[in-house]
Amino acid sequence: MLAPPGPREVEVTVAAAGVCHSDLHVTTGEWEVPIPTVLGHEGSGVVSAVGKDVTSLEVGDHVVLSWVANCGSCRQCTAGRPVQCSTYAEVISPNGVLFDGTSRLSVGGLPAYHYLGVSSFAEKVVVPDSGAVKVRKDAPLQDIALLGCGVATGMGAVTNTAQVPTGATVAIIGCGGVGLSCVQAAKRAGAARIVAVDIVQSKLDLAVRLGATDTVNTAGGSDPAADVRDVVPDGFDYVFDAIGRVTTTETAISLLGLGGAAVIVGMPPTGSSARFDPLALAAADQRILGCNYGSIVPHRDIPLLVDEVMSGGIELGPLISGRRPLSDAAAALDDLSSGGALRQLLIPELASATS
Ligand code: PAD
Ligand code: ZN
Repeated sequence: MLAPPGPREVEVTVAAAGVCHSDLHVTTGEWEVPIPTVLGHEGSGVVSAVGKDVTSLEVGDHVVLSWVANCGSCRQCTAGRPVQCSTYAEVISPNGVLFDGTSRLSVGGLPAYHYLGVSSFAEKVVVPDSGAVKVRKDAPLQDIALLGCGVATGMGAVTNTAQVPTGATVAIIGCGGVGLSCVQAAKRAGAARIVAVDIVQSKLDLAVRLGATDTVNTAGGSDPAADVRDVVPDGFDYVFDAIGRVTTTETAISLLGLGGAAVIVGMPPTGSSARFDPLALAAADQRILGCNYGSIVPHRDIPLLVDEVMSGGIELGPLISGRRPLSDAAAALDDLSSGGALRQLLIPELASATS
């Protein structure tokens, strides 16, 4: 059951929800969240009801859901870093609730929990008003669901977190929805070399189509880092870990050239720790940058990304490997896990063949 929106909350009828690896981390047990939960944190839709005191949105608005709703008044929000909102980090994400500390979801009269304040694997969601970003109505509403997580994160990692300059050498480890978005942004930034790394050849082929200058298939390789280093022997200016395993993070740091920066975008299981040589890092003036949600400002950046989609600067079509009914959510997560699928959209209005 979904309760109506409370003050400063809106109900959104979901047009599409993207299936992201950050949903899979929950089903594999790598991340713990309050259960029962409704997964899904990437999505788009139409505002279908507004709660009291909502002034920024009205029924009928098209929105992309942001998985960091922000309070607007904590130190991080007022410093212009809304995706580091401390109220969200203390209240919403660990407890599976909305800003007032309660959930709008229930099963059989008992509370169920929101995932990252969104829970988009559903026909409708209730989210804080700051978790719904109004966008232009002529954009393809299903496809722009991807701007709510994967594309905003991958492109933001390059543009905001790393601020990759023209002429840079870049390696991107992992070419899923996030990594391929890093590729598109690196191309837009004018990077001289964009080396895409994955273990699935079809994803590397797509990376080339989206702007990669070189590819390295590390499937079965004895030393993936050596294979990538062969392409740019001096080391890279920027390496993006778009997978988030301890091994890929360590590989990313090991591939840096002098003055290079490793950007950790992919997220490992809770409690992981990686090793690096701090002396080598200091001596070579290198940096390790964490990247949450592409360091974006959702209400600034998501509408700009929509504009870029509409002008042809960003391609979403190649990132979408399927459109499936909501009842396929578990199967879609399995397909993402097996490495075969890219972004799959769950579309509530598609009826399941079996229902
Ligand atoms: P995905 O499963 O679509 O892509 C992962 C890619 O990595 C696939 O193409 C795999 O084939 C490839 N891969 C797997 N293992 C290896 C390996 N050993 N070597 C090379 N390639 C490999 O995931 P995604 O793009 O949805 O998400 C990627 C990560 O980013 C994941 O950890 C997710 O939780 C994280 C994420 N972080 C943020 C953030 O705010 N930092 C946002 C969204 C997603
Ligand atoms: Zn995500």
